[in-house]
Amino acid sequence: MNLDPSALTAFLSTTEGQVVAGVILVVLVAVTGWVMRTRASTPRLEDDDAPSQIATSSPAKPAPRPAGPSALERFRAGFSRTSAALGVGAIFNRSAVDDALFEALEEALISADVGVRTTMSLLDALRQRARDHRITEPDALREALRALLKDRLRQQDPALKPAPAEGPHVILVVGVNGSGKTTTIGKLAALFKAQGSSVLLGAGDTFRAGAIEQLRVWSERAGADFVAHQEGADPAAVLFDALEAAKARSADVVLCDTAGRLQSKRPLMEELGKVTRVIGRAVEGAPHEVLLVLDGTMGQNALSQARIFGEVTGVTGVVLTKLDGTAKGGVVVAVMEELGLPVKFVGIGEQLDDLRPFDPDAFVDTLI
Ligand SMILES: Nc1nc2c(ncn2[C@@H]2O[C@H](COP(=O)(O)OP(=O)(O)O)[C@@H](O)[C@H]2O)c(=O)[nH]1
Ligand SMILES: [Mg+2]
Repeated sequence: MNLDPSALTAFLSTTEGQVVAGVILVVLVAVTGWVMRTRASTPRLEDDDAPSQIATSSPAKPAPRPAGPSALERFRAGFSRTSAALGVGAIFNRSAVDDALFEALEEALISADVGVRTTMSLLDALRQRARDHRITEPDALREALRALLKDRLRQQDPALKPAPAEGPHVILVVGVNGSGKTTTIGKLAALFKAQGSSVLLGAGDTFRAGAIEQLRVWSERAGADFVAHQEGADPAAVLFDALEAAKARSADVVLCDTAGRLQSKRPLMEELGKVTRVIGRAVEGAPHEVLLVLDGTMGQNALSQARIFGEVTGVTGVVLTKLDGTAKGGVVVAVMEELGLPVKFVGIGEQLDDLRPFDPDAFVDTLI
């Protein structure tokens, strides 16, 4: 069809023409508005290597909201500080694979908190590989170290235990004061919510009113249900009630907060032992997961804490927090090697989206 501009002008000057033009304009504005709104609410993945899904064997759920770019930058920044401390780049810039290089590597690994024992066993294995494969180039040695670390870290499964077929998936969170338990629970709640699960938080740290209030605030941020008693209440009783509420409301996931004061070590451990038993009475097989939260800046102290908690609560995995603020990320390797525990998540900041499922390959690539 040929459109004659003068005919169009004549048409638009009639009343009928103006009505048609008006309708077209209104439709255009409405469609444009709808497209803009849809684009704004559609999550965009900023970088496809940003792990954003909680790995469990639960049935297909809606894709979670991915992290914003700033979160990914913080993640990179956190780990790059670790690799800066390792000084790995400089070490492999040397001209030859010799004793001096291995010594520099040993020093770098120990100062990044990989731990003496783990460092020694890693370097023994690396020397062996260097001999077996006649490695003479530092670059090739770097690749060998990467492969070796990846192999070792892959021994531990970083996925959460599968959710039970029926009833709530109960996750108990333990660790010393200040390690980041409550914050991690808030972040985990947000991750589960983003996957379409309903989440309930149980305020099992009844030691201070502030601790209960802090968890309540996180429950609001994450859009999770919240069950608490008064300050000083029996933690086992609170968590029992939380599980009863979760069953009544058909909640998918229950995250149980606990106290962490270590000053009086024995009573805390007794309390946690009781909490674990009572949780098992409320929901069969619970707790399905016991996450030990360790402060990444604590270095080797984190290992001794892990041993104490592991004895009482049957820890199934570790969350390593504050990796954004430390040059000691090597403790990830020590935890997995020396405790035989998988690191399941890493905390990289204080915001709701500053938690990442641990990805061993990405970690090693960033580290070395
Ligand atoms: N930088 C940083 N701070 C964190 C992280 N996780 C927790 N924190 C902070 O550590 C402090 C203690 O956290 P909290 O959750 O109260 O520890 P809890 O006593 O184990 O429950 C708070 O100031 C948190 O904001 C993290 O991954 N990075
Ligand atoms: Mg707390």
